[in-house]
Amino acid sequence: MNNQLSIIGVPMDLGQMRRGVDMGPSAIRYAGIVERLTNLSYDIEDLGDIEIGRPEKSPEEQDHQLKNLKEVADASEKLSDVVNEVVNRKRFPLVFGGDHSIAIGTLAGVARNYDNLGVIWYDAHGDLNNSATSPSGNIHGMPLAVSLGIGDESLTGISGYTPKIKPENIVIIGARSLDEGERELIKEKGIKVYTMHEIDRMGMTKVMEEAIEYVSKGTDGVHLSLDLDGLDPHDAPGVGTPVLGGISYRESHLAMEMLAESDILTSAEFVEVNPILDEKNKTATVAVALMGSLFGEKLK
Ligand code: B3U
Ligand code: MN
Ligand code: MN
Repeated sequence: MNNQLSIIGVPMDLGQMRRGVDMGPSAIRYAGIVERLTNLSYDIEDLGDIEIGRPEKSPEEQDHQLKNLKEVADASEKLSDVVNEVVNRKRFPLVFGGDHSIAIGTLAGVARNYDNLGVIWYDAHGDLNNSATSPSGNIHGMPLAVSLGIGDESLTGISGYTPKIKPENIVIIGARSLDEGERELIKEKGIKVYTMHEIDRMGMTKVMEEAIEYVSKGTDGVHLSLDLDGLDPHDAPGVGTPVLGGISYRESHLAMEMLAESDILTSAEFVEVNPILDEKNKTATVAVALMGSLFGEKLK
């Protein structure tokens, strides 16, 4: 693993309707991420937070179906450039959200440096909606589709190229709340998905063995996009759209440890930590513990 990490906070709460997720980066820092990774002898640089513009009108008054489209697009452009610059300096970008719409910018910044970027999408949801299929108009339910080139041009065209990633390079882990249009897209594109059914049936060990092999074949880098709602709400209560029956804390540690052993990751992001909905910063603390495993605590 690259020993040089650059932390980027993205206090974004405009991709969904629950306030508080903009405090996610602070909560993760407060839970001690820098100390945790410094103890593992990483060289850490904290680049602080990306500035997020505030919308002039409420989503109901906006003339667009996609809520806060302009502000999300502007933030994505900024984030993309910061992430790209980190990759160019040969450092590992570690991005903290913020809601999952930030993945549009993260992937735009990472993927321009790779011919075939692999993506692990750890999430209760598919995030494969567009304005026609979305039940909510919330952009945090769309970043994976946008990165595949599906969606409003002001999002798919971030950083001047599209698509960012290819369907055959993606693996979704933990899905248990997929909308109809998302299911169709998964079928149409042949996207690899391990739902909770597969995790229960095969066990996390086998799921991760297969997922790691799948996502590293033919790719030249792998990004982990970890939505804390992929975990069960008992373990990660501080998220905007909790879905029962999720991946346990222990299974998630195992998954992170296996990723650390595989040494395939080239960038990562942890999203949807919402301290207002949380219990004593538990979800940020879980995120930090998982990053401990992801960055090799067990291997030291
Ligand atoms: N699929 C639903 C709900 C949702 C997506 N992502 C989250 N929730 N976190 C939607 O609104 O697109
Ligand atoms: Mn998500
Ligand atoms: Mn989710």
